[in-house]
Amino acid sequence: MKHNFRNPETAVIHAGQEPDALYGGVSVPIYQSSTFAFHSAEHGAALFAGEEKGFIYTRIGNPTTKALEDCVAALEGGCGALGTASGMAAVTTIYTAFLEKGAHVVSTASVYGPSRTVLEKEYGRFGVEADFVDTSDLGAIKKALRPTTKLLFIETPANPTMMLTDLRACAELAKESGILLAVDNTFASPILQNPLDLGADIVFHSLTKFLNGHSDVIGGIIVAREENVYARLRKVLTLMGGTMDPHQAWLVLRGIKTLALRVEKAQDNAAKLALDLERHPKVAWVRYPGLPSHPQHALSKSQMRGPGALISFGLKGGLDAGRRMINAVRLCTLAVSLGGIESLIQHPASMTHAGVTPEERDKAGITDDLIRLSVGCEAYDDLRADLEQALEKA
Ligand code: LCS
Repeated sequence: MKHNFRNPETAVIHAGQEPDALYGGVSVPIYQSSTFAFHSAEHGAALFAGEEKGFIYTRIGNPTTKALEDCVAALEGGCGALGTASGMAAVTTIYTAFLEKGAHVVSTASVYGPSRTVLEKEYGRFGVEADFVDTSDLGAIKKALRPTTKLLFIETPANPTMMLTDLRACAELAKESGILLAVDNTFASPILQNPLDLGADIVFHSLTKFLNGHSDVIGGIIVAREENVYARLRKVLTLMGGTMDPHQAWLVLRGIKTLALRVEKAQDNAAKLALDLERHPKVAWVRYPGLPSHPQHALSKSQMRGPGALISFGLKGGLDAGRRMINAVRLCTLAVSLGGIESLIQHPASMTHAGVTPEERDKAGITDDLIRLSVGCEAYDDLRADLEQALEKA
């Protein structure tokens, strides 16, 4: 890389994306090849021994995927990144790399449903233990730590409660306790929050969301602060096979170039809509880090560069009114996922977090009336009009 790209608006366009060495193509080519020819037997042996740099086989590495990895590593300020087949492949790569029989994880209670379910139901079968606590309360994290705890796994802002976790405090605690801190940065995107700068060891994203931004790709990426952590993750990912495909990587490279612009516009819309919702007579509550009413508004200002584009809210008429509202939207799309150019609305208790038991959802603050709105880049007036007409029918 020519530059140390710490200005995100520049990094999304240039980091890792040098013109192609062969023909000068300005857009990174799609190296749609599963395998790469060696110049000689000695060259092949040197690549396998790690004595020379180069590509061997796409499960182990690919030039198009590497361009995306270098871009996101620059955005997050890490030593290296690893593209994965999905956000969940990033999650399971982290779990597999650092957990074993008897190991314990402390995680955010309202973490994305499958990040929790896979730990409880699948890793549990192999003797991994986990506690899910309200990580917005540092005391609750401290209380949950055990001598066997290996990993502190945080999602902030959390899906879908929009509660925050103090990353600086967690990094300090993880360091003191000799454990790793991994942060799901999907909701904020690297434009708004850089956990490695605040002391985390690992940051990851579902690329499916803001980084790709166009609701047409599934993907994930992991970034490590230090080489030894990166090397361990890389070993596990390439062995387990959850690698990103080069065509998938190219689509994300295409989307990521406008990440800063999209986040700015979506956040601007979200900040206005959160206020509109808060003032609306049919709305019971709104949780958005940019509102002074958010219990961690001050923390959002100290660890994020902006409050983002996701809003959670509940209606005075509860679940039934919420159902009527999400059935009545016309411009917003009733669909799961988030971080796309288009506004999406969904009901977590019956959709993204349906796999979490009602008792656990209750403890995590995922109330039955909670509606999650992922604000897109449409004109604010059109979004406001759509929400208003849908609220009238609620
Ligand atoms: N982390 C977070 C915070 C997520 O929101 C998701 C997906 C993942 C990880 C997993 O990423 P994937 O494998 O889907 O790329 N969240 C979704 C959601 O809230 N609605 O649909 C998917």
